[in-house]
Amino acid sequence: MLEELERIQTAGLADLEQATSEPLLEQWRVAHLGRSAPLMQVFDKFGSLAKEARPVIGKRANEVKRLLEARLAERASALHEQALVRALQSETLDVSLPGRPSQQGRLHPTTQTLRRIYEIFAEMGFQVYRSREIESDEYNFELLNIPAHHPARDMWDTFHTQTPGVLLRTHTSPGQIHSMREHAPNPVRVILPGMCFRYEQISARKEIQFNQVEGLAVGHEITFGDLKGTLTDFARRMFGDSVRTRFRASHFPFTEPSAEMDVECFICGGKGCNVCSHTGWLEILGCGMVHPVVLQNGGYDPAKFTGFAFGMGPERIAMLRHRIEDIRYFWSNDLRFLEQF
Ligand code: FA5
Repeated sequence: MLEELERIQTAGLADLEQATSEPLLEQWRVAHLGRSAPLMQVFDKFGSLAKEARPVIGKRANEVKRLLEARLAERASALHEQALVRALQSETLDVSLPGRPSQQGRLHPTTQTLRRIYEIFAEMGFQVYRSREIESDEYNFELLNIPAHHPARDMWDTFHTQTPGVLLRTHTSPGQIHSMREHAPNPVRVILPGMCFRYEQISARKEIQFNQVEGLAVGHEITFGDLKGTLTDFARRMFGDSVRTRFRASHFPFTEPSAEMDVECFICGGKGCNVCSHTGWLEILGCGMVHPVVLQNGGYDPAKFTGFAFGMGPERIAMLRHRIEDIRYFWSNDLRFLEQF
């Protein structure tokens, strides 16, 4: 029996050399340590052995079993380690490879200019008030003191929807009424940015779709001096301290008195060119003191309240800041243009 145990041990260890993978090792375990393995049969026959032989055979059988089990465990962990090394080698991540460059977008020049405008007016205490792009005739014209058949409607002709009286706003001024009605009788100090639409002859300075930023301040004892001071300060912060500006008398049905503010033409330095229509100046905004009728439509008593308003074109301002000669670039989606900002 002892000899048989020696054979079992020798055969087991020799076979183990051939178990070069995890499935083969499992086969080996079944063959050498499984229920019907020769070693287990030795244990089964134990009861039929002579009493004196039992301790010797039992001791040796247990030694063989422990040895085979220990070698099995060693082999299993060696195979596991080999598998791990192979996996690490075949699946390595080479962190020294240069990464794929990711496409970086940037803000549209109008957005950049709009953000600068918000910053400047925020410093002066103006809040941003957002108003709708689709408007009623009432808000776009009537409540701004532009009744039906008023000649100013020609200047602000727009795109109409199939619903009578519903149109794309031609300016951000209808937002004045919305914000006044929301705030009255408290004072208001807001800017109203957003897209406007016009039935317009497209040119280097005119688009059918453009942004405006409206400004509105309503309160007690607000004067034209406040308006001029606010807008002159705005121009200095936007274009630099040396910028030359001028106010020209103008007419808007919703302000009285009314003016337009021009900035010296950046292309010709004031000499006159086709961008500034040979005037040397570029108009950037319209402005004035809020008309008493408009104040009333907004819910304020014109005997107690005054206010100023203005409406500027951020694309025109971006043209001045970046020396862009044609407004049509803004919506042409040409990356050669957009990537310059
Ligand atoms: C208005 O739209 C008035 N609502 C502005 C206003 C507000 C006056 C409050 C008084 C009080 P105007 O049509 O001039 O005014 O336009 C104002 C600005 O919008 C212009 O100075 C210009 O910068 C810009 N703008 C007007 N039309 C276009 C256009 N077709 N393309 C690009 N920018 C334009």
